Amino acid sequence: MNMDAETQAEILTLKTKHYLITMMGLAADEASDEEFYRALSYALREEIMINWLACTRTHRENYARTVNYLSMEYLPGRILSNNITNLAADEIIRIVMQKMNRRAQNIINREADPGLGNGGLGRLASCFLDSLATLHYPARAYGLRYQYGIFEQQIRDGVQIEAPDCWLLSENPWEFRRDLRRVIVKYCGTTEASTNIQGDEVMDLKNAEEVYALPFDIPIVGYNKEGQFSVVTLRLWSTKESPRNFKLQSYNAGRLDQAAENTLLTDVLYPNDVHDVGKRIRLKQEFLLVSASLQDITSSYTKRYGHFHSFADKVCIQINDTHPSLVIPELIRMLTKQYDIPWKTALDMAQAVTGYTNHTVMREALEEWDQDLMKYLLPRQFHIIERLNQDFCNTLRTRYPNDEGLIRRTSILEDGKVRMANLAIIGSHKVNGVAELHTAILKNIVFKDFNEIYPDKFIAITNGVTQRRWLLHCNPELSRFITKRIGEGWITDFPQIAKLLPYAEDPESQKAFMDIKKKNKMRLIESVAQENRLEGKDSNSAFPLLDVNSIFDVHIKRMHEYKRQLLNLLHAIALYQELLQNPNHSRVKRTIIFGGKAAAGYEVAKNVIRFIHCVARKINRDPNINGMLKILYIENYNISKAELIIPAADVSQQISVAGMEASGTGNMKLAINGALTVGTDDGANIEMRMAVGDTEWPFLFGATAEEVMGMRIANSYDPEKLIEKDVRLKNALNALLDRTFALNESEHHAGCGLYDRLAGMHDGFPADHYFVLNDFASFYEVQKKVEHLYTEPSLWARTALINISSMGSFSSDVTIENYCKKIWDLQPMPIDPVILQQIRYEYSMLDVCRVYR
Ligand code: 26Q
Repeated sequence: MNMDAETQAEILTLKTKHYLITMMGLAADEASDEEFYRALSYALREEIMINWLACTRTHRENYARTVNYLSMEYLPGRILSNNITNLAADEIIRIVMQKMNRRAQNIINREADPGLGNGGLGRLASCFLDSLATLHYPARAYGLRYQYGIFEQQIRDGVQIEAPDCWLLSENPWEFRRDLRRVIVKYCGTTEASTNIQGDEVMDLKNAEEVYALPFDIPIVGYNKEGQFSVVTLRLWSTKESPRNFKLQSYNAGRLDQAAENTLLTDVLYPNDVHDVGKRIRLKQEFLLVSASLQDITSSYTKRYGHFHSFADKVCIQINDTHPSLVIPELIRMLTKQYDIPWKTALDMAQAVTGYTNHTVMREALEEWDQDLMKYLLPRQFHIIERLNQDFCNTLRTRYPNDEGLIRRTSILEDGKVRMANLAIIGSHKVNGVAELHTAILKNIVFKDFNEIYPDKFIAITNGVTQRRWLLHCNPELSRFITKRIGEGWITDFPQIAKLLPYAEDPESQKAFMDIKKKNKMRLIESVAQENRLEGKDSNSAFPLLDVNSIFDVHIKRMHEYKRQLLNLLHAIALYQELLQNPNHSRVKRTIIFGGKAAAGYEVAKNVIRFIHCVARKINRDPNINGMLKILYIENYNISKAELIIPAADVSQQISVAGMEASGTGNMKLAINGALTVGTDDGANIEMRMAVGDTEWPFLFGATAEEVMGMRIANSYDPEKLIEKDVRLKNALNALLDRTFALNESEHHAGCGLYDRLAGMHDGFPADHYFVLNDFASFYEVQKKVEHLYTEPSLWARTALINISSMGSFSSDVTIENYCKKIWDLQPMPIDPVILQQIRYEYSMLDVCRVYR
């Protein structure tokens, strides 16, 4: 039955009213925007439920090989708006809003943006789920339902303040509590050895702490093509809702803090995007995810098959970084203890099902846990790790006699620590880096020994982003521009974006592109202004009047020294000084936009934020520079903010010190929205440059990873010398020290701290660990080139269009196809039409539920 949009909108309107009345006791005109948001979500949800059910049933009845994605973090962004996009229901919703006299934006913005992740790694997981659903792969995802997501960043006088993010205050229409699927997770206790029927030693656990993990399911909706769409389940575990978690003994002994601990396990996300050392609760969280998910995976497997012969044929588990790497010992433990599988078979099975994705080359960010802590919290798993390590070391001793150094370097247990990366590498069949350069560094440096031991284990799978959220949804104008020229194939087959290439030379398209950019810049300006109005800030002092004709130069990502926001700031200072000194300059108007959170305890990163505000305060108000330069810091950068900022960007700052950014994914989002990259040769920037071609990638700068490595090895880096020979740099640096920007002692202190990081000596080691000063001159030059090109709008548009059309391989769809081929050996399985028919019939004989086209 094919209904027109009008009819479908009428049905959706009726359903929305129905929910308002039956669930909230409200007539349509009484509902607040938030209540309306909820009712509309419930109404739209009905549609999704049918396909969700049909999808799970199709996979179950066909014994589909399934991937289980385990991640401590997800950043899905707002769900309603994305579901509207993926259902291709925009037009219907537009009519509904009109009929019910509401503004779509107001409704959509009522939804909290779930901040269940720190940054890149969490957002990547969510892009993957969008692609898995869209491409109809049998997949499930597991994570934690943190009561408080990543903190809300507030900025007071330039100082970052972390406020709790209470995203679950009102009922969430996108989650389903599944009481019947709750499981028990066990910690602590004492072990007693016994044997399984194979004669392998297994452990019983006495006096353990028991915690209930209760799952909440969120449907992840794939893109709807001609009425066909799949739905992937994201299952998030919570310990919050379960009274039994309250430890009775501790309660009776008056130890209320201890008694509550297990109820609080899923309360907070650890807000650090590098390893947060030694936090007991974090280890408990990681095991909660692992144990609960494995119980879920094995119980649904055994229910279906009744034996374990084909476990490795039917199940894959992908771990997002080492955070869930306890799956390896825990799976081995379950197989030997609960299912009586011999040790060696269990080990082979665990290895065959597990794949490990690494996201960092920074040694200090590789996860390590204290052996005593793990032994105390997870005695049985620790025991398995010991045995696994013993086996591994024995094999090495046979293969490489007399190489004790090798064993020390690769052993899981060393120096009182459990090295989670070593565990993950040994326990999985494939380890992948997230870009080519990153993988090369893993193979040749960080995990060199392992690469020699397991030459086929390490592979590169370059990250990607979903063009549905990051173009179709967040940039409707540009999406229409593209679809008008090349059709809508790009939405589910991004390599088709290459068809846009000829339009790069077309003056009319160039102009249309610049017009769209301008509109998106106005949209951003308006939203910043509105936010300031809402917060009662004086619009003149709190935010600079932004000029839509200036270059929007965007640097959005977590605040981290290696990402070098400080390099960008030094350049801004240099530019300011130049504007002051030379009134006849030929520079082009620029708005530098920063956004990003600093980990709460990362003082340097917080000082960078603070000093950006000091510099912004002065520059934005200085009448002497005629508004040539503005700096805007966007507070509380998150997915929703990204959706506004990215379409408005002219320039994308991707300026990490080469060799340190594993991949970057913001670089891809900005590029597909027509921003040009100012970038070092780092992470996926390199592959993007190669896809675009060197001549159309004009803003490359900085030392290469090899050069950086060379300087590190030869210990030849001398920041002092650089400062001596570059006045521009010297003057910019001095402005951190003197009182040009700092207005009080604590600001001055922050500036001095930053100066010291860059130019001071530290215990005989040179300063500037991230080579900011080294790349300053080339950054300055490349920024001049930016301005030069910007003065030629048609050339600028041409380059941007060439960039967009070259991004075909940076879709997470392509990335997921690679995982399916190279790691998971997974085949797509769209919903069986017969099953869909049955469920629709059950839902309603009239099939009135179809609201999409
Ligand atoms: C670990 C232990 C304890 C507490 C926290 C953590 C922790 C949490 C998050 C460690 C690391 C992270 C996040 C890392 C991350 O986001 N890495 C980024 O991953 C992106 C996706 O692959 C890459 O594009 C980025 O280059 C990389 O920095």
